[in-house]
Amino acid sequence: MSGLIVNRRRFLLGSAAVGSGLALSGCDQFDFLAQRGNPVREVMERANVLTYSAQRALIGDQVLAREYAESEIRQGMKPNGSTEPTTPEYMFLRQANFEPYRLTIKGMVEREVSFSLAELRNMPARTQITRHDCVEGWSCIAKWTGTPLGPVLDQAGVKPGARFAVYHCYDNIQRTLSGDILYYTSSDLVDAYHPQSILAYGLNDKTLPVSNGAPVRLRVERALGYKQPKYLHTIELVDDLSVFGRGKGGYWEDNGYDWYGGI
Ligand SMILES: Nc1nc2c(c(=O)[nH]1)N[C@H]1C(S)=C(S)[C@@H](COP(=O)(O)O)O[C@H]1N2
Ligand SMILES: [Mo]
Repeated sequence: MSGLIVNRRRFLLGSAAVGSGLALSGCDQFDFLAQRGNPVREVMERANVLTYSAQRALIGDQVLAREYAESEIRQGMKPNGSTEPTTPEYMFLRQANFEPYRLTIKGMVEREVSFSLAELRNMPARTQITRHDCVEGWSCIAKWTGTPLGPVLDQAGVKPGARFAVYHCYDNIQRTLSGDILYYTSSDLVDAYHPQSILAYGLNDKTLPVSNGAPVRLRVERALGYKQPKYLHTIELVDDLSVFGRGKGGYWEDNGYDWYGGI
């Protein structure tokens, strides 16, 4: 990781040096740059590429995942992984129709906040028809409705040092001799603030069913299925993932899946 950062810095220094060299040449007309094969033009083109890659590496891109038409929704959203959590906390909420549910934002934030389902539903909503890809080799196109995560995080005020959002879920994905293992996953802040990252409470124009993560599941549309946490109850802002589970940033990640899990 530190090697990568050093390389990125060299990258930036390299393109900055090229930029100032050009500035020093003080051209008042750039006609000659139109000539293909002109060495200055070539350097400039290369500088462009470098600046672009360096910026992508540092701030990430905000390319939208493809969105589909209603007619492309061909089947219901196939439930996968946990489909009926049995932890006492979840069973209590479920029988209470999720009235007492609260989504909590904590960790490296200015103020810990929590929201009821009614409060989340009253925030600005976004609906998107996207394709969910599971590593097991199937995909489903479905329509998701929810509130964008970025503005919700802003209400808590993410502290400058925070690097990741950890998503904690209600379901015990695995039972072991030393106790239940609860599902969790994580993303960087670029994905957390991506405009299509929504706290979804609606699926195909209905209330999100239990099998697909009721009352709230996150959609991170440029990532694979296991990065779409269902039964979400807490989002924790952190600068280090090593303290959770086996330290790889998620239940499936701890079991060998890639952390980024991009599509
Ligand atoms: N809490 C929780 N989130 C989860 C899972 C899970 O078992 N528990 N499974 C993941 C996987 S591997 C996939 S493919 C999707 C399945 O979502 P779906 O049931 O809506 O199809 O949820 C993801 N998020
Ligand atoms: Mo999956």
